[in-house]
Amino acid sequence: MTNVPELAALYRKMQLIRRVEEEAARAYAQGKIGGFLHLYIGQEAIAVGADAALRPTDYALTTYRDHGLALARGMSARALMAELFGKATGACQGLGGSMHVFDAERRMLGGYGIVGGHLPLATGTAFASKYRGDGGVTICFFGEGSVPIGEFHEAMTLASLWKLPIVFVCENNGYAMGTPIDRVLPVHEVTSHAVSYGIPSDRFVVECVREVVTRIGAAVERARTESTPTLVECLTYRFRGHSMSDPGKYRTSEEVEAHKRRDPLVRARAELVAERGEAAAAAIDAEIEAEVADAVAFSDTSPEPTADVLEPTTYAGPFAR
Ligand SMILES: Cc1ncc(C[n+]2csc(CCOP(=O)(O)OP(=O)(O)O)c2C)c(N)n1
Repeated sequence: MTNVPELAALYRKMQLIRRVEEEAARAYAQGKIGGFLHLYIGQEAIAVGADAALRPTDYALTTYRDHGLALARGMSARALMAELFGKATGACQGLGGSMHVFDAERRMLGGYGIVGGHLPLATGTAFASKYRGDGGVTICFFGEGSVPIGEFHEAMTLASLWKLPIVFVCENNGYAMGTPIDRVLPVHEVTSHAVSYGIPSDRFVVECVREVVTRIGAAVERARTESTPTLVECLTYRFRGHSMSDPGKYRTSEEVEAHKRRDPLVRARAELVAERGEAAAAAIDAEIEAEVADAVAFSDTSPEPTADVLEPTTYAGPFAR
């Protein structure tokens, strides 16, 4: 049985992700962040709950909607925000940006922009753990838009055949960009695929972060102790558009508002208030406000990457490796 952390710690991380992303959206509108920006707002309980079920030595990979996982794994708000701003002080020296956040120390192995493309990479990471016998588990997050893609099926097949210590977590938010699930998948239950690959599965609506810890925790435990892969489907909802350039005209405001009323972050706060009182929750909120304001100020004043970083990593030039 997975040890569930104090609700205050889980709420703190969820609130940090929410507030960092709200400020990132503001900075994007101000032109301080370039390229794409895909927000995780509404889905925070998944990364936070899953992280609580992992060890620091486990590996985690996800899609371009990666800010939440990076913060859940312990990246500082400064390092993430500066990365979004494209600054040299960012987690990847400003070279990765929003979609390619990477933190080798915390074993957060990206941030991938190609839908489905990271599932075989995660399978390879799990293979490496098994081959080396290091006891590590890999967790791989993806949207339901990955399911009709070949890599999903290749990854499931090999993970099952080779009995790899991996947890595949489908964050099913009902839409692949503007396309609703019934135009993407003939069968809506993503976990139905687990049957054809002969692996265990679990499927649940994400409302309670503590439930995420125990449900994903059971799959992590199975991976660690039995070297058996699991397909977990988390039914969730993103409150914002697919990315900042999406006006979201494909869903009604009534639908979005109905989901916001079941916001797992609001629920976590209400439960925290019931357990520890309003002052405890307010104190966490105040700490987060200070942390996020500091991250924005730090990113604003940080330097851009200079040519000695850009040339060997990004451009061919006299210093190229
Ligand atoms: C191979 C590939 N095809 C198409 C795209 C364009 N694209 C970016 S996100 C996306 C939708 C993915 O939806 P889903 O997997 O449900 O994840 P979500 O964005 O909902 O988190 C598409 C089609 C891409 N990045 N890669």
